[in-house]
Amino acid sequence: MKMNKMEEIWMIVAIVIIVIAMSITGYQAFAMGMSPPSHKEHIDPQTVEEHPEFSEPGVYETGDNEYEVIMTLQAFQFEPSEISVPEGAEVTFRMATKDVVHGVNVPHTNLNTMVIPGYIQEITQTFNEAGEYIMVCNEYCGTGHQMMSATITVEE
Ligand SMILES: [Cu+2]
Repeated sequence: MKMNKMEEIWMIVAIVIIVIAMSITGYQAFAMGMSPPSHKEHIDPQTVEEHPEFSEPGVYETGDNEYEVIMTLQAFQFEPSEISVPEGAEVTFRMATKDVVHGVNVPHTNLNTMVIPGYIQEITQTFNEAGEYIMVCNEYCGTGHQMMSATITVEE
């Protein structure tokens, strides 16, 4: 088969690009260990309240300036809805929803995630600046969605 010179060049260019892209992805996955989140913990959304961990939502001190917030979400509230931690605290939020998908977003921080029925979500955030932060639901979850918020007070 006789091929046009330009066609041949472009075919080689395309193959080289594919090989480079696959090598980068392969290197990241196998050599650097990059992969989608694998922290997978299941929970039955209908029995969240009876779950040994989520039966008592609240703020728990787990170490030296380390806190764990056990939080449940439902239309249209976060529980606890008032969280208070000292400045510089490393706070791990463990969250479960009792009904639909909710979002958890604290503006001006990196805390932004979804909580999906059936799964426990975990996210850690360090609060280095004192002040009052608002936590909002940023996944539309029903008619009262805009009311769904909590406050985090970071004390000096
Ligand atoms: Cu919501």
